[in-house]
Amino acid sequence: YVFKENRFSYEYTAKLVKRLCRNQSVKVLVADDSVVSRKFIRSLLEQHLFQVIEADDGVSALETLNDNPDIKLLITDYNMPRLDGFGLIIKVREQLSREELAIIGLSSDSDESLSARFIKNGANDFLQKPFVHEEFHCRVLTTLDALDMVTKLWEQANLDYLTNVYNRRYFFNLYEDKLTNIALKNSSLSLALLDIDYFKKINDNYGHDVGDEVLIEFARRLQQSFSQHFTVARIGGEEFVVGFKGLNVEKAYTLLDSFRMQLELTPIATSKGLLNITVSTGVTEFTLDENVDALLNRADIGLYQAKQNGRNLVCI
Ligand code: GH3
Ligand code: MG
Ligand code: MG
Ligand code: MG
Repeated sequence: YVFKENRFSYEYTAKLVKRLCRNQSVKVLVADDSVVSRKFIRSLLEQHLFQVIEADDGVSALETLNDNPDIKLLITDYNMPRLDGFGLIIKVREQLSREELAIIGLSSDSDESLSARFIKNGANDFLQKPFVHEEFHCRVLTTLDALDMVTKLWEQANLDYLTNVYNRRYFFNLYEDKLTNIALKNSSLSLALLDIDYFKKINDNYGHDVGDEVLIEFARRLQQSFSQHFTVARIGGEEFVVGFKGLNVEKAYTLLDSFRMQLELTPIATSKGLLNITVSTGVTEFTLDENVDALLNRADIGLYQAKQNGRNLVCI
């Protein structure tokens, strides 16, 4: 009743609810050698619905992080046996950036330089024990909000707005200078360029919105067929690439040809009814010391052949 009359309260409540929903899926690791301190922090975090995991020193914290790559926040004490808070942070930051895992340092030590040293070593924030509950919550929430913001920005920069698969920028960044490394590490690398056949006709006959619906569903099927192991990206209007790490061109061809057939046999449901589409594909394999443009050019030659030979084909 009060919420209805007070706009501020209503918005505040809505924000709070949204946060609590988010928190439910956030795993937090609390590293502290004091059981009392750990249980206290756990209870504060659980009030806000976080999933809490505990570690009693730096070494077991590292092990827990390795076993739980989805931990988003580490709250760590400074003085701990075996490996202290600084040692822990330095080790963690060799693997994970501030954006991948947030760290908040904690200490009851009176040394005033601790907070600066924590942050210089890679912590996102620091809290002096004992602290007021409200400050603890503010720091945790602000740190996680910043992480969410970075994730959102990353997605806006790297995902295609329409189809939600990776975009052109992501694809070229991924493969620009690292092709040789990727190919050697995975023993081979193949690349496919896919272009929907007569796509312009769909726009002309049914409108641009239906064209968009087709693109979204086409991308979803690509993602569903390939994304578990491979990289799917939209690099042009109705042009997509798939990077096949670890597959030679024959194996990639087999997967692509079954995708092609499946697409031909399964019409796409749109707001203007079921539409049949087909795709033409060029696929090629990386040879040492070439760059992504050369690789893509060769895939494009295959694609051109597929179009020339009547479309709805995969060509090497
Ligand atoms: P082909 O079989 O030779 O590939 O013929 P096509 O009609 O598919 O090829 P063309 O390159 O002539 O046309 C591609 C069309 O894709 C033209 C463009 O308007 C359309 N297009 C590009 N981006 C989008 C988009 O985001 N949404 C929609 N609806 N259409 C798009
Ligand atoms: Mg301690
Ligand atoms: Mg095209
Ligand atoms: Mg086309």
